Amino acid sequence: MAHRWTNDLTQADATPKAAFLNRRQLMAGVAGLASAGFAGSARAMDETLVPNSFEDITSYNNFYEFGTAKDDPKKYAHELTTQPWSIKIDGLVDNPGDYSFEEVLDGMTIEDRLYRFRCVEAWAMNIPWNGFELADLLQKVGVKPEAKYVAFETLVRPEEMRGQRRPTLAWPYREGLRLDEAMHPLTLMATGIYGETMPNQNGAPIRLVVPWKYGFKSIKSIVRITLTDQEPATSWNLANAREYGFYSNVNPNVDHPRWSQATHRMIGGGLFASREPTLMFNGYEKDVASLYEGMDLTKHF
Ligand SMILES: Nc1nc2c(c(=O)[nH]1)N[C@H]1C(S)=C(S)[C@@H](COP(=O)(O)O)O[C@H]1N2
Ligand SMILES: [Mo]
Repeated sequence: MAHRWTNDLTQADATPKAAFLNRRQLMAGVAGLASAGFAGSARAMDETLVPNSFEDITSYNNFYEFGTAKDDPKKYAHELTTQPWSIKIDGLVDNPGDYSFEEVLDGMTIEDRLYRFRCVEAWAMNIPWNGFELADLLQKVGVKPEAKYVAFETLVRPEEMRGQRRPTLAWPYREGLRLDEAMHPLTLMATGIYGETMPNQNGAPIRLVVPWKYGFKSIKSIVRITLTDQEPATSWNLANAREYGFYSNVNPNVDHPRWSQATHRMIGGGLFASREPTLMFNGYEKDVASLYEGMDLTKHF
């Protein structure tokens, strides 16, 4: 849509401009984002979502490398050095190697994506991420036809990650996706929040975001990506296979063995913090349900 910022608007120009202003008014309701130049793609931008505050998103975290309390990541994640950073990309790829963070970003399009985020512990936030589609990176390095899964690892550096001085989980933190999940356009490699460089407690400098899966699939501070033909081992499944499956799609109909997944608590709002119904695939059902056609989601949870 072309805009002419002159007084000679013809009738033909008037409609698009009105539509643009309506969009601006909508965006203005999304606090702070209009001024941050938050555009979002039509596919990913859900204008009914209101993002949580930067404060909520950066002070209530799960990042066990820094401790298990929700405020440990904010207290201790500044101890991690994130420059320089590199990611080893190996396995069934045409161009394996150690890619610097800058080389990873080369050719990628950074977009704004406001996504729902639902932790398996039954709390949720709405987070305005910045990042690129994982599919674009996989295409850049070239995926061999035999590849069926993507495995991810977080760095191990107990000197800077005090939670790793204890065996809370079997370090490194590991996660994985099926290749079609990894290639889905909603799957993001996030490099920022609210247009700012990724805060350390949220997984600097780069982390995965898979909005239709429980939050633990969205692995932080990634240093290795491996293309493989075997379903990769994942940290929470290794820790407790009865409670945490490989798929871990958000599903209000399959309860955690120790609590209901039918509703969640929205972070923020203070006294008005509310419980909300949890949606199938966290609200992304029309985008991703076809990935799981014919699968029993109570068995493959
Ligand atoms: N490396 C690593 N990644 C991780 C975790 C972790 O402990 N270590 N926690 C997971 C869990 S349980 C959640 S809910 C999200 C939290 O992301 P946030 O703190 O940015 O909201 O990160 C996920 N990624
Ligand atoms: Mo989580």
